[in-house]
Amino acid sequence: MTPTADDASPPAATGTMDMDWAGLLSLTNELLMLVHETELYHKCRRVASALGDARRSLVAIRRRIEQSGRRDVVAVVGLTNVGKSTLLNALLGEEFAPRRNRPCTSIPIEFCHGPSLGVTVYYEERLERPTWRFDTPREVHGCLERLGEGEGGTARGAIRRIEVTLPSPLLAGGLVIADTPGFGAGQVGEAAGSHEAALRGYLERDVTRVFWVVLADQGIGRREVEFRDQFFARVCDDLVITGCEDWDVDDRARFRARYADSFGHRVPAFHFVSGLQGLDARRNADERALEDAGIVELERRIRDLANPEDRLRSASEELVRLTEDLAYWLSGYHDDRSRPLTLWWRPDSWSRWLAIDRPAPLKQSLDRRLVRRRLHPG
Ligand SMILES: Nc1nc2c(ncn2[C@@H]2O[C@H](COP(=O)(O)OP(=O)(O)OP(=O)(O)O)[C@@H](O)[C@H]2O)c(=O)[nH]1
Ligand SMILES: [Mg+2]
Repeated sequence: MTPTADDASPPAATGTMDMDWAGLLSLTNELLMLVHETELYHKCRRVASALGDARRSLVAIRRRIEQSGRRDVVAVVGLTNVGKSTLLNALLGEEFAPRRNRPCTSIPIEFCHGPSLGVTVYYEERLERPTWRFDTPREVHGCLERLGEGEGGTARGAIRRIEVTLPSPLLAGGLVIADTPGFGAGQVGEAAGSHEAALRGYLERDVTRVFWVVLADQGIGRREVEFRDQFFARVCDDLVITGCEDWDVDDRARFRARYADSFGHRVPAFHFVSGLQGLDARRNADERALEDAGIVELERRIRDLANPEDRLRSASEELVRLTEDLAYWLSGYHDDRSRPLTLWWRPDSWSRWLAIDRPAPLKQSLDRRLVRRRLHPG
């Protein structure tokens, strides 16, 4: 039987102390089973549809957990031409990623640590993975430009992603940073929307976190918000505002005040940077200018993300947030006769979930959210 309570007290912190990746994966699988079985159990179409939504999110979370144990991919994502590649170059310290003043990056490019400079291409439908070795960043840049000019494909077929290895201290902890095609890019020689479809697929399949890049002068438009909500809201805790070279403290505060509300209960960290100035500062080895361009602070954040404990905590929080959203939806549901949902979970599935003998704080934290409660006023 589903216990009830009217307790809407704020959630306690999520504990991950006694949890590892395998434990988190197994708990996610259990939760997925509870949600899926309940989805099939409820007769009401709206309830089943909300549970179906939760199930799809859980599948995506599970995929990321499975992957996080192996590699953590932080993707730099945003509209086309907002300065993603420039920012990446500023972070990596060299002009690796092609950048120009028109739609440019056409394939996800992953940068990861390696002893020497190299480029490997992964195809959509071929097993071979050709690799080239290089001596200078300039040669890497040239190779990426040539691959990009094929608009995501070569004589060997469509490219799924490109991997660049480099001996960057920033990536030494195993973190992968990815440059991505801009969403909303003009389609060149391809079916409309295929760039975007490739980007969506990549975000769903390969990415564990998103750094969302917007341009200072453009702000955040409706289309960007829609794309974020649909494809990466759950994995985005960082908003990077680039092109901020002339912005003072008041400009930053105004931007924050204007957009913070649009994030609901999950406001990301705002990073105000100038990729262009950062790149110049790198070229001139000017540490002070690099700091002023906001790149040093962003590097610090990226290093923190590479910490295994933080990664595990963040994945657990994602699970907690999803249960919170689902609980909020279920508690606000009323049928055609204004009756609330008296039974949230399929009873035998709920009993099985409760019987899971894992004293982890995370399990308790999820339990507290999944218990039927009144979270909506009245
Ligand atoms: N003023 C200013 N211009 C910038 C900054 N970052 C990038 N730009 C310029 O914006 C243009 C686009 O930069 P890219 O880095 O190629 O943009 P992108 O988001 O990677 O573009 P796509 O790959 O096509 O999606 C270039 O002309 C850059 O010089 C910045 O911080 N300040
Ligand atoms: Mg680019």
